Amino acid sequence: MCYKIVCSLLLLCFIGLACSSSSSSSSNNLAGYAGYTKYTVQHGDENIFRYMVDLQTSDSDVDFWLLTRNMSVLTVGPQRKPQFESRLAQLGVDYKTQPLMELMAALEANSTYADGEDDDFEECQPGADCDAERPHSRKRRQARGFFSHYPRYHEILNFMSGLAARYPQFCRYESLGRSNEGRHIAGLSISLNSRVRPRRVAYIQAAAHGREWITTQTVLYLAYELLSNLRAFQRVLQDVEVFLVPLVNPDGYEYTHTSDRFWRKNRHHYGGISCHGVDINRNFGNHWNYQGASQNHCSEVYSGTAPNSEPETSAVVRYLEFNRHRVKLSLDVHSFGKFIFYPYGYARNTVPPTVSTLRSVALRAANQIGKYRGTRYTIGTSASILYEASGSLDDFAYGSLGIPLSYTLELPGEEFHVASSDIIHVCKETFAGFVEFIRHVSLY
Ligand code: 0X9
Ligand code: ZN
Repeated sequence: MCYKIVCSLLLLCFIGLACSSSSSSSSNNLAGYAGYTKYTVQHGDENIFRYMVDLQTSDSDVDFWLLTRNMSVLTVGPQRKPQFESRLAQLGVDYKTQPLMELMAALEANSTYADGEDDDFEECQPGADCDAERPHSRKRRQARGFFSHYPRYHEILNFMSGLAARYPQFCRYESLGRSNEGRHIAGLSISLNSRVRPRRVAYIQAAAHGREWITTQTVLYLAYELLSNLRAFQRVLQDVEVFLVPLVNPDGYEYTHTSDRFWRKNRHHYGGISCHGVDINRNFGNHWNYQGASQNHCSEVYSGTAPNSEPETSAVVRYLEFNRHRVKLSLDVHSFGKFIFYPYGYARNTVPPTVSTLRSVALRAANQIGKYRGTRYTIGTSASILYEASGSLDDFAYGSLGIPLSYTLELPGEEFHVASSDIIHVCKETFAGFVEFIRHVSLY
């Protein structure tokens, strides 16, 4: 009997249902996914690709995790399964399936966890000599703990305010506004030389999509590494302010921890409508709702009632518009696929005038990322590599605000859930790419 209970607890731990160390969550964020299947579909044919694109925007029962011109990764619930499989058979495509719960269990079974005591990054009280109190090795150990699990919203805010308190001369913590559910959209400004004006800004944001947990960690790691080694980055930061927003969609992110691991949108509730949420990366005011977006509330790519209708979008837009002459780099970090996208994503065959610069800076960043463990990124426009999608931050920053270096990064992973033991490696390799992007800011 006792053996049975221990076994069930272990299984729950593996699939992230009951272990606080995997997601710091005591609730069940996979409860609704019993019987779901993950499909990996190969499709070289343009017509089948178009069919998949249409499905992505129009069918809310099919959740696309990745959609490229020759492959789709998606999940389907048990009710829809027979109909979907017969459609795939009619189309004559090759596909592989895996039960979703089996996949989640396998992922976490391979992970190691931080021991709880290091999980919280302690705040340094203003006025205290924090470096003297906390030797280097202890700081490192705490950081290792932080980057070996997926923190919750309150932990993220503590981590950010902790950095600002520890490095008051170089780091400022602020809120850009509040989300639909009232959470802060928190930012960190990092600069070496706050007296140099006007300072160019490198703007980097993450987790516009709630389920893309790894993205927040890479941006927090960037903040941590820059601040812990300020002397080494003196040249890069000489006349550049780095502005980081690691959690653009805090409501969606929290919802993925408490209720639904694969939630993508924000948590906007419309009275009388059963489907919630707007895709923040379809809500920006550049070719809003033109292609690859939907006006169906139940769609994963619902673009909202108007451009910037969402508080999360407008907080970002307010910041970027106010600083538009200083911001030279906009990086929107997503997951997954190992892509660096430059504009335009709203339509195919739309080439921006500075495409060669955009490409060459991306190539350099990809090259730096590859040095850590050989990860290879593909570079191009998302409309040519993936699908057309309008109303995204990359197009808005470049096309509407004239920010010269504007990109979307899709981090590595075979799915949204990067195993806990791999978080630190993704953080370290991506860090090298971030620094390379930031290096180019002082040229503008
Ligand atoms: O579809 C998106 O919003 C991004 N991919 S994700 O899987 N993370 O959802 C890609 C956006 C690329 N940018 C544009 N299409 N403008
Ligand atoms: Zn995304």
